[in-house]
Amino acid sequence: MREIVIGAAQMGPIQKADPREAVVARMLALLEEAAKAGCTLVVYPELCLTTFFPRWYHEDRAEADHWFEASMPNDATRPLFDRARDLGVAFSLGYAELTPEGRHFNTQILTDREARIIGKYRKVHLPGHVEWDPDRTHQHLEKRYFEPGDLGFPVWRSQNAVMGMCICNDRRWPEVYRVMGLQGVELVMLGYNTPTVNSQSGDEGLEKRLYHSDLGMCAGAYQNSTWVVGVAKAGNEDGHPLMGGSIIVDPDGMVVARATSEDDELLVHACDMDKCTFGKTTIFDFARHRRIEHYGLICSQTGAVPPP
Ligand code: CDV
Repeated sequence: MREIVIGAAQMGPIQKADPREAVVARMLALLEEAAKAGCTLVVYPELCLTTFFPRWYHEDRAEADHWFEASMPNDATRPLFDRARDLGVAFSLGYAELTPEGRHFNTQILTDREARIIGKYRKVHLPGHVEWDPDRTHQHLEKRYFEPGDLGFPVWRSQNAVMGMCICNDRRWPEVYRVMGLQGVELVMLGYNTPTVNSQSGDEGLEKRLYHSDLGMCAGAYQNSTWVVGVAKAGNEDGHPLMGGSIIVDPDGMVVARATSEDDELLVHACDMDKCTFGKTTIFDFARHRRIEHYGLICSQTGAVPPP
């Protein structure tokens, strides 16, 4: 058995005015709880150090730079790295990354149990729009503030398992899981900020949003025989509701733990990485069953082209 006790550290809302130090104090409380429960890995949400700022429009993009981290760790997050090292708990967290060259990414990192950063992922599928959109109930300006990730979907070996990451909207795209599946992934970690309602469709409410969130993660887990840990930032941020629904999914695509609140809440599950073997050697034994001669369109064409 290759068991990793994993904590999915859902976070409640972060208001615009909340300083990073206060947020990190909440993350530390979740870390302590996780360590007491025997976790050796904790997964935090997307952009977990600040409010979900892409809902706020700045005509001058540079005005949004104060939501970004120019280094990691930094003064605000160092207490988390220090305490995680003391406790021997690895973690994964999402933040807005400003590179020394002035590039902007929606980023997630993974540490080992000594709090050394061993993996970095930059969000590939950026939802939303670039300019102010008067037809939406709320703005979603990720395409304005970030550029698409440039690191692909790498995986890392840690704690005797093969681990990968993706971020929020990525969880809806089967290509994401399959590219990691082709590298033998056994655990996909992701964080998300998903508004409770669709800004372009008033009748798509919470129930459907939660269902679609589950659907993508459960399918990705099953079709690649991997664990998936999806962690929300939830609740009401300055009048803007985000859904909860954090889940841990096993390699059969079954939800084994689910958040019940829209607050800081820790889910814990002992995930046996050996459970990935059955699917990977039977129905989803890629080497035996995949037919790449028929998949060319996936990599040669972006949009759908129906017949004339
Ligand atoms: N942060 C996100 O990527 N949110 C999207 C919303 C806009 C649909 C998501 O896929 O959850």
